[in-house]
Amino acid sequence: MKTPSYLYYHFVNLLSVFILNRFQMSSLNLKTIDRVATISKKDFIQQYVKPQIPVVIERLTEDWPAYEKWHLNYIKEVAGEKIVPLYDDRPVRAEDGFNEAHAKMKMSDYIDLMEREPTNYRIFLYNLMKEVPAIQNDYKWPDIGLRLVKQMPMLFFGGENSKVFMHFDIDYSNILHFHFHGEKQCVIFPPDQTPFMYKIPHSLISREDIDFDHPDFEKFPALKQAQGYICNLKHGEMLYMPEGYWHYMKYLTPGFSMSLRSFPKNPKFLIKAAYNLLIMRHYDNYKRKTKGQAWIDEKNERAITETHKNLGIL
Ligand SMILES: O=C(O)CCC(=O)C(=O)O
Repeated sequence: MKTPSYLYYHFVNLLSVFILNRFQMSSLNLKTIDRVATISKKDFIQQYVKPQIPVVIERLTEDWPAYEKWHLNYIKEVAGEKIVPLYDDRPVRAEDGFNEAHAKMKMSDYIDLMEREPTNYRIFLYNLMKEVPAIQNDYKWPDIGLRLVKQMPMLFFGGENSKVFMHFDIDYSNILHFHFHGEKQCVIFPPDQTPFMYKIPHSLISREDIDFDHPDFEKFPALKQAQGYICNLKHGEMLYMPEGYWHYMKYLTPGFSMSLRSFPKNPKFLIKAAYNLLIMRHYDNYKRKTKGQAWIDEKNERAITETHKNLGIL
C-alpha cells in the first residue's frame, strides 16, 4: 500500500521533471558571453579572435567623447532635422527591394516616438556620420589588434522592444558592436550552427516566424540542437562578434549602436562574402521581380524542408 507521503514525493518528483522538461523545451541552449572590463591587445587576439569566441569589453569607450555625449537628446540636437529610413518587423515581401525601408520620419520625431512609447521601428544600417560629420570626432578607432575597415561606421537605432531578426552580415566580418544610451540583448550563434538555424535560401536570415525569445520547438525542432551565446549590453559596452556570427538583437530600452568591422580572415568566408555581394543578392532580386511572392513562399518552405532533410528530422 502506498502511503500519502510516498504519493506526495512521487507527485513532487513528477512535477519537477515536467517543469524541467518544459523549461528545456522552451529555451534555447545559450551560454553567457564572457565579460572583461578591459583587455590587452595580445589577450584579446589570443583568447577571443584566434578561437573565434565572442566577448563583451565593458570599458573600451570610456575615453571617447561619445561615452559622455552619445545619448538620444544629443542625436536629436545634431541630427533632428534629418529624414531617416525606418524598418519594422514585417516579414520580407516580394514587392520590397533588398533592405528597402518601410517608412521615413524626421529623426527628432522618431526619437520623440521612441521616448514616448515602445515602438518596433528601427533604423538599420544608416550612415548618420555622412549626414552629420561632427559626430565622427566622438569615437576612436580602437587599437585592439584587428585591422578595422576605416569607412564611416553605420549606426542602428531601436525603440523599446524592437527586435532585429536573426541574420548574419553579408560580408562575414568580425564585428565590434558598441551600444549607447540604453540596454540591448544580443543572442548570437557561431556560423557552424547554420544547419540548425532554418536559414532562408539565397538570403542572410532565419525564418522570420521563429520567435527566438520563445521558440516553438514543435515546429522548429532543429533549434533544440543549436548552441549559442547571450549577453545584455549597457551604455558604452562593446560586443565582439567573430566572423559570420548569426545575431538576433532586442532593444530592452530605446537606444542605439555602432558597428565597426574587420574583414574575415577565413578564406571560406571571403569567398562566400564575394558570392553574396556579387551574385546572391542580384539573383534574389531578379527572382523576386520575376516570380514575386511565390519565390518568397518557396524559400520559406525550403528553409524547413531542407533543414529537416539534412538533419534527418522526419
Ligand atoms: O542592433 C541592430 O539594430 C542591428 C545590428 C546589426 O545587425 C549589425 O551590427 O550587424
